[in-house]
Amino acid sequence: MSSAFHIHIGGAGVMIGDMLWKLYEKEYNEATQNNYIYEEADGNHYPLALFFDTDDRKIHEVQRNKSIKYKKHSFLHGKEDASTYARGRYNDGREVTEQAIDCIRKQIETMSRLDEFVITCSISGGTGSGCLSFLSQVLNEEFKNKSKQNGFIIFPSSEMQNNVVGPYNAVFSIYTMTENFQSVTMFDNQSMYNVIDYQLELDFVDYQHLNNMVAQVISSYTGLRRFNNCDNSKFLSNLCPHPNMHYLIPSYGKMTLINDYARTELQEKQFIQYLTKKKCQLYQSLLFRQKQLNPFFGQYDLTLNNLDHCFGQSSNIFQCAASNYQVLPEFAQMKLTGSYFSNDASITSRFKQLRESFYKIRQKRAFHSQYQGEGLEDSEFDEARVVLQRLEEDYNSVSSIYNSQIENSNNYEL
Ligand SMILES: Nc1nc2c(ncn2[C@@H]2O[C@H](COP(=O)(O)OP(=O)(O)OP(=O)(O)O)[C@@H](O)[C@H]2O)c(=O)[nH]1
Ligand SMILES: [Mg+2]
Repeated sequence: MSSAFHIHIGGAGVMIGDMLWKLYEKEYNEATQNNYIYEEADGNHYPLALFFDTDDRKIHEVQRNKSIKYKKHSFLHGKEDASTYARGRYNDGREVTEQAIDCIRKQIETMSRLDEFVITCSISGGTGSGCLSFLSQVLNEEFKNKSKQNGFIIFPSSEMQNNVVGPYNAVFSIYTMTENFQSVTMFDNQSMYNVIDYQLELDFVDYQHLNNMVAQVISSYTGLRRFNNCDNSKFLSNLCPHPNMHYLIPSYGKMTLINDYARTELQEKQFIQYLTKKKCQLYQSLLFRQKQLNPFFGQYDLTLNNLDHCFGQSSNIFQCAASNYQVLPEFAQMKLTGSYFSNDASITSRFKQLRESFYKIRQKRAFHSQYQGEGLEDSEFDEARVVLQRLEEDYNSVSSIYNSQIENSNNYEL
């Protein structure tokens, strides 16, 4: 019997987890493989999850919800925010992360087979970046060959930056996620606001709506296992054929609205075209401007255009056969929905932007002594930047190999 263990870290990670388990709870009666995410005992089901944060506020908010039977040791918190990566990883955050790892060990001892860790957090804060990094390194050392780490991560948004050290925290975390994760599905808050604006005319949108959207994407992913008993490891291995290049851009959209009588339902093919529009992306990769086709996106798009049937005919299209449950009533008007994951070379433009913001702060040596005082070695600044630069180069080099293959095959056809 295989399972997934969910880890929700830091303020954003914990609140996304809260929304996700509310959604899982609604889906419980329809899912056939609930033991993938729950421990079932004495006629009850207990989430296989850990929520942890360096401060207690968000944790108490989740605990207030008594309708879900969380285990006692599913929650852990410290006394105060970490704020910086260094503090989360080496300083105050260290103790709570060590306790968290003990809790995880205890919980997974009872499982016969653990397939994956599903991790949620935002990497612009100190807890989501620093505690995550230490945790994921330890998990990788202990479980590397058995259980993969798959992250659903909020990246700093280029337009909505509310934390000056966000680029520092994010770049240090990318270093760890590149080494230890099987996949990282990227979200940014501004893009999610835009997607909601584009698809639903709501008067008011807050973090709860964004978290509901992230929860939908995660639920569709684990839903492959829970509803269809389909091996979702294939889903990610198809998408991430190259080591390290495992950064995915998700899109989310509706096929139709419940009361939208004027508009007919989109056909499956049209729906995929709609979903692959930039306006449906939950992470804004910048427009990738080059003459040749974008290697990943372009090829994938071509495959989709040539499809007669959407499901079952391509190893890249999966169907999570389940009703569309939603936690927030505003989202319930979406009838059929889809999530689209793309491993897209346009991501390099965002990595470059992040690396430049990191470099600007570093050049001024701003916050430098603070990070050092909290335990970061001077060399780690440069190592992190180099890892990010190497990742960009990897994407670019694969991109040029694909482009030359496409050019060659075009010449051959002529
Ligand atoms: N989508 C979403 N984003 C959030 C939420 N809460 C905070 N954020 C964003 O995530 C960033 C990091 O905030 P937190 O997750 O609270 O930070 P943390 O990981 O707890 O780290 P520290 O509090 O700095 O120790 C913020 O700057 C916000 O942009 C949330 O509930 N949902
Ligand atoms: Mg916090």
